[in-house]
Amino acid sequence: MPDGKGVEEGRGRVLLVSNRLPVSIAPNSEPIVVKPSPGGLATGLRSVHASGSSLWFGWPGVNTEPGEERERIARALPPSVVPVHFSADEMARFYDGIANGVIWPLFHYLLERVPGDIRDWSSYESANQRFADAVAKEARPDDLIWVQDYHLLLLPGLLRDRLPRARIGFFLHIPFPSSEVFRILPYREAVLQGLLGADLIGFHTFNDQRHFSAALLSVLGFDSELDRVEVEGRSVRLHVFPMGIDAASFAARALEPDVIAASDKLRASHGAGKLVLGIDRLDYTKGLTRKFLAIERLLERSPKYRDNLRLLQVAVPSRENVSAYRELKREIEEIAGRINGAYATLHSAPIHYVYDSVDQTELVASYRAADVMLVTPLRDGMNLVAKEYVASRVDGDGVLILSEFAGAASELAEALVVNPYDVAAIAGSLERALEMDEPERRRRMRRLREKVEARPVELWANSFISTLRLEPTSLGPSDLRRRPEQVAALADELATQPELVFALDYDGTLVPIQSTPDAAAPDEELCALLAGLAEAPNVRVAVVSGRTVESLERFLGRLPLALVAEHGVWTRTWGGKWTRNIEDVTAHAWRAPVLAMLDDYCARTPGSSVEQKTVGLAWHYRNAERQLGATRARELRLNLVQILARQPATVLGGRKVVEVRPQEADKGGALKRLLGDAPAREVIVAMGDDRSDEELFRAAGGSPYTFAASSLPTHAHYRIDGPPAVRDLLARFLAKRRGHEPPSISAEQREGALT
Ligand code: GDG
Repeated sequence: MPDGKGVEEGRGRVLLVSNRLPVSIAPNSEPIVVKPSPGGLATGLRSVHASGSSLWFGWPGVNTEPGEERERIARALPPSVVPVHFSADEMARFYDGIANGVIWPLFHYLLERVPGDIRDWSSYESANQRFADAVAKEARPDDLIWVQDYHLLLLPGLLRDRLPRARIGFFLHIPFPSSEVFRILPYREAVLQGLLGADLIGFHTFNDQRHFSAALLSVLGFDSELDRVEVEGRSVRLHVFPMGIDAASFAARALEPDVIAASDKLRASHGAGKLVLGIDRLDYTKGLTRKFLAIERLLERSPKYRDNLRLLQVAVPSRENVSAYRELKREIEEIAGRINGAYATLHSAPIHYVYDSVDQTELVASYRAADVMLVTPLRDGMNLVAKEYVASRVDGDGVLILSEFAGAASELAEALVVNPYDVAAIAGSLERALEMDEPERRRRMRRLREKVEARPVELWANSFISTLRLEPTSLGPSDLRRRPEQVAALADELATQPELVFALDYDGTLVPIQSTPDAAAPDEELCALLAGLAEAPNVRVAVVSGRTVESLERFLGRLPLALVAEHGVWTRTWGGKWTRNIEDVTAHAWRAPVLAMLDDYCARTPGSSVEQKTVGLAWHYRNAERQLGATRARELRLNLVQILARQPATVLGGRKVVEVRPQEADKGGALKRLLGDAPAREVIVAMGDDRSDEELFRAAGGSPYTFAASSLPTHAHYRIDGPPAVRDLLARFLAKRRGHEPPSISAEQREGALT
């Protein structure tokens, strides 16, 4: 378990990448003035950066054109930061236009804020590319790369292309929306593919992680396990790391005399009534409008608060270049004005609205002074303000009202948790907070403080880094995909082997997967290829399949091949007859209950079907709705494992199929049976695309010629593109073997290698 202490040294550097550097250049300063950047992210990562073995990449806070100014800025910055420069126009398109204009509202479920016509996606791509250039230039093999947030969703993928062996982490500070919302984004595939370049993707809450997995399934068709997804033979880990704050320093600050004095002054200036506090960036996600309406509602229905309650709302200026933010400012100032107009008295106004940032002393003093903290974002990744309020309440008093749609709500259950869209409910919670007796306030606050203290921000950062560091790098098979030259070279090498046996899976390896098993009949080209191979001297070919005898006979029966059906229940040797290797179906007591269960799943999952083999049974869900199919398949596998606990049958999850087969049936055993005592010099070439083909690879007895035509994790030595590449390899081998000039690599194939 990570201990929350500093990042271990001597193990490579941590390259932090965020849109903004932790320091900014003050605009128009001469000589250049460098000051700390505001915000939770910079604070959170400061401990990692301060460990001394880190480089931080980001925008330096001012826009510049290429040239001398950029060099001057680079010289003025500390050596541990690397500026990534943008011009004003690039920043307007990438940062204001796409990151904050499109991704920000969409990921916060505020669809009406997404522009009607999304332009400038290419600016987002090129900004991410610029970050990739900067990082790739500096990265060393043992560095860890940690990318932050929604501005850089494409960066992990871009880095993976350039640095295939790098350890790359990504953390999303904002919510990941429900997949139904996410898929509105026109560039949804690119975003997911970009993120999947990482080895570890971190979220604030389990809901975010769950939504991400659902998006992978609905957009890309990738089914993830609870905490990981296999992509191109790599394992991408998904994990929840709720971000904390530096609670100890807020507590210490709250006890300092200047803060206590400022807090007393603040209280005095707001009179004897109750002080309610809001501190938010001025952002439409923060729910300011409804917060104000809730104050109005409370004053309307409980006149006793009219002269006795003050909301101090600090709205910190933010993204003033984005028009939606300017409109919001107008809107909320209007509402505050209206409410104050209706309820202000000679002595007080219910809403004290401040459009400005406050310094750290004023911030902690306000937290200390407030009877109630009102945190009501419509959606928020975490919300650190809520945690800071709790950490600053060294007196153990105060009530936190917290939106159920802030990530923090999943940790801080002792707050008064409220639906921020429900104005009446906010007003009700506010009244409850104002009336709450002291013992209850203290009980709740004690528990909240324990929680916030237990998860300091260093723990967040160090847990992420330790998890990323522990993740084994999957070296995996050599990748032949989009490398036709290498496929050709391997085919030529194979042609020099004196004797060979090809053990080939059928569906997904020789022919593309089709929506129904019957649609995957072999075409003429394949039949000619298999016949040619089978007739070549000192070459034997076996097709090793999970299909039924009947369908293999129909598709391939006339060719001089060995055939394995139903994963080895049946075999046909070269030129021989079919032999049944496993006893009669009636001996299999498990079959009837399994069939009943599969039929039941079939009835409940439109588009799915049951295939009955002589012994085995399969439930196919290729044509079912993706999410439903994947969920039911997972559930079915669990149920089957239970009913088959003491039965001689195994459950096999394949590509859109769940299969039950007798324990004795496996493709590897079937191959061994076919080969009998094959001469040791006969080299096995095994090719397959699914989990059951791993048995073939194992049975290949250490042969270096094992090929996986899929992106699943595999023990094969090579990963190859699907059926077309498999066929190319076989055709080239055959041509070479026959002594013909092998077909040259076509321009299209070569282009494929480049795209
Ligand atoms: C994003 C996600 C997630 C604010 N005004 C002043 C000031 N602040 C400080 C607060 C706090 C930070 O800025 C704001 O953090 P939040 O978490 O509340 O919100 P976002 O800026 O939207 O942050 C959010 C966060 O990333 C981290 O992952 O929690 O959900 O949206 O630390 O204290 N500090 C000072 N003066 C101000 O006027 N000194």
